[in-house]
Amino acid sequence: MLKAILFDVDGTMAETERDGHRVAFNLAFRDAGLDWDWDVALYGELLAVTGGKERIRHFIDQHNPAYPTVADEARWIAGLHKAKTAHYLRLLAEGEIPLRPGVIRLLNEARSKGIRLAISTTTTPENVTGLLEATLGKESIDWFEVIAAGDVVPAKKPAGDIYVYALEALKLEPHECIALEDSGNGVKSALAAGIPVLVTDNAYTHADDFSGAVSVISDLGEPGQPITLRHGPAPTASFIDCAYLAELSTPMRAAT
Ligand code: XBP
Ligand code: MG
Repeated sequence: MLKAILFDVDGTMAETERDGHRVAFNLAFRDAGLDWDWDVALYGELLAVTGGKERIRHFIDQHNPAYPTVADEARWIAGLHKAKTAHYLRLLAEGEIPLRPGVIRLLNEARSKGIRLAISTTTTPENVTGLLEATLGKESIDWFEVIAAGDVVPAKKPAGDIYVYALEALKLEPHECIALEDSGNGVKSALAAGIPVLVTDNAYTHADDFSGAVSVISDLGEPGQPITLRHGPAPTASFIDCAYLAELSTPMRAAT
């Protein structure tokens, strides 16, 4: 029986990366006097590393960009990332980033059926509440029993830690849940915690390895706005509903 839906945020609830996080990183770089520019293609490569601070670190290591000599590099990166978060929160508040098709509909259906909701994400906690507030209103933050986010666990996705953390907080077993993800790293993370996972892919992730996902689709869909099924069982409806998620989360299905 399906007891909870665990939502990833970036790329799954909303297309936050290209026009949100990427833009905010670049604004923070400009403010810091850096000539770094993460264009759309480069950002797609950098998304292989989850976590904003970890992504900046990876960029420094792999691309050798110019930057000042600093006494404490981890602290300098954390400061740069803090400035990025401020820009990102402003972009969210300006209403730049809508939720993906079907997200509000599915949240409402789950709530009406008593299916519990949680969030399991790599991003900074304020970014989650900022997105919810800007798209669904402040009260929507309370719809989620657990918001597992950011540095609350030492190892970010693809490690399973953030999903294990959410399961422990919900006091549920993996087979009582389903995870909604958009990326290969997200799929690996959910599977590492034993949770069946459905993927709604996007332009940055469509070529990712989704091995082990029970279903891969274009988006959650809406009545009159059908989905494209890439892998997995066809839903009865032309969009993704709780009945379909319950079917996917059965242990027999999850094991196939
Ligand atoms: C999301 C991320 C995050 C965001 C940036 O991955 O990788 O790093 O891009 O967020 P997922 P922060 O959707 O798999 O959780 O800058 O706040 O880290
Ligand atoms: Mg994601």
